[in-house]
Amino acid sequence: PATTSAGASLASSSVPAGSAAGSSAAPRVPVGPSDPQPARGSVEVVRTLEHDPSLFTQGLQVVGDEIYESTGRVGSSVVQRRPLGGGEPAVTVAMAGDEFGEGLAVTPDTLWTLTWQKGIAHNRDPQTLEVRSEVPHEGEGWGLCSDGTALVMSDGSDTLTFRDPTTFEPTGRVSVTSGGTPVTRLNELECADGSVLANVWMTDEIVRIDPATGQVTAIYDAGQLQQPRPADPDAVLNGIAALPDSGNVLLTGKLWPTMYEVRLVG
Ligand code: DDQ
Ligand code: CA
Repeated sequence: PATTSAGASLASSSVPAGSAAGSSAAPRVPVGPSDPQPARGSVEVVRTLEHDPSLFTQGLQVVGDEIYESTGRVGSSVVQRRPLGGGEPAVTVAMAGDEFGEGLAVTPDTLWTLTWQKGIAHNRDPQTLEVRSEVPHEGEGWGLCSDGTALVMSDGSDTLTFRDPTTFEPTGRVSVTSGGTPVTRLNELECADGSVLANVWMTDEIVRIDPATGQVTAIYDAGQLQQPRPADPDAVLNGIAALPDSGNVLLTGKLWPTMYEVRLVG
């Protein structure tokens, strides 16, 4: 039978039927035969928090006692800063009417936010979230994180690009592989403890990447979160934010009513 949703068609084109061990029909991250093989992990929910279900989550980062979130879709893309403990956003800024927002990264001086296909990143004031300048770049914008030295950016391919956190100029790149096979559709990113954690678009899996080699060292199945999923086929798992101290991460998805504090196990 013909499939109509993006999820179903992607699943049927890239995943052997019946291969999913975890949840439903979501496509899986490919794993090739080479060493090193990624470890298999899971997520253990520590607590649940509310998430505004109108937010089409693209970027998520915790700074101190606040959450920064950027969202997508033309006409509803916003950048927001709100208390980690819950309650009303301190600041919400709408993106321009023709912009489809993507990931974000906060550095001490700058909040960087991406657009999907416009070829520009925005340098914003981390307090007011207002745009200070627009910086052009090659290719698409998907995910972004800051490891303290460099920005790390995904663009929908298997490449991560390292960028200068002040100028946004590329300084290097690495190709991401899992058992030797390229992993494309790297989406929201989080720089955590020397690794890069990434959502892989349309999957329920989060990969841990060694940024020095591009190798996927672990794959975490988050398929149990937010079940049943919102009806919108674009309402996929997306959004990773490291929490201070515990090593736990916050996970959410596009249009999800819940954020989860989880421990990555394995
Ligand atoms: N991305 O965030 C994975 C980069 C893109 C998500 C796009 C989901 C909906 C596509 C609708 C197309 C409208 C131009
Ligand atoms: Ca993030």
